Amino acid sequence: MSEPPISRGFRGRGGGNRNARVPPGQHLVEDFPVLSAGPTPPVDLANWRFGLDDGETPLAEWTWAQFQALPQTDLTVDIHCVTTWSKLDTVWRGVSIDTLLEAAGLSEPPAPFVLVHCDGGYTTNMPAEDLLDGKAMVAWEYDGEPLDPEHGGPARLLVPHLYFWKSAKWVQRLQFVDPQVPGFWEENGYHIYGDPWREQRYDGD
Ligand SMILES: Nc1nc2c(c(=O)[nH]1)N[C@H]1C(S)=C(S)[C@@H](COP(=O)(O)O)O[C@H]1N2
Ligand SMILES: [Mo]
Repeated sequence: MSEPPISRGFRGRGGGNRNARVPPGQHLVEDFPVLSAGPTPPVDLANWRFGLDDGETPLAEWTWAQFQALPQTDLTVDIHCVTTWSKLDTVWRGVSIDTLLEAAGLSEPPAPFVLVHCDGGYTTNMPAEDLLDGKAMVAWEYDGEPLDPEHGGPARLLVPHLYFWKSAKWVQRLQFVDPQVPGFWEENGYHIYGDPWREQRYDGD
């Protein structure tokens, strides 16, 4: 049985209308594809650190044990990769960026943009605002299990409302910057912001 075509008008959210949750040009997958620009780094929890900085001054840093002791957040969200797969209702646990800022004693982001740094050298960027108000987290559990190294374990950034290349795996550091600094894919032809609902895949979209 085929589903009715999607009109361009408002169709409501969820409520059984599956297609209303799939952005333009995307298709649904049931599996969880792995996309990495380089090798999966070895997991080393003893030396794992996560930090916030403004490029010069370290603002906060956590060991794995300190990080696990922070107030935790659960998120169930849809994710959208620029290679056109989308996956609905993915379940994550970790620490929201709001919690990290609060734990660092920061009432607001110290600069309007973020450059995210990862083990292995991958980077990506976004406005700091896109990480706030429960919209993003550093996740270490997927579907109730420790995050698989291929998917970014021990911990990855999760920014589900932007294309999934922004959800940096093996995340180590959020650098607050002004002006904006493009990351790896953003330097290589991808859109500086990457909103799946506006199909901002490539520079100029
Ligand atoms: N460190 C790092 N993070 C990364 C990538 C990467 O190559 N290195 N790839 C990005 C891209 S393009 C996508 S689509 C998602 C894929 O995440 P997955 O492998 O868990 O599906 O991770 C993003 N985060
Ligand atoms: Mo991607």
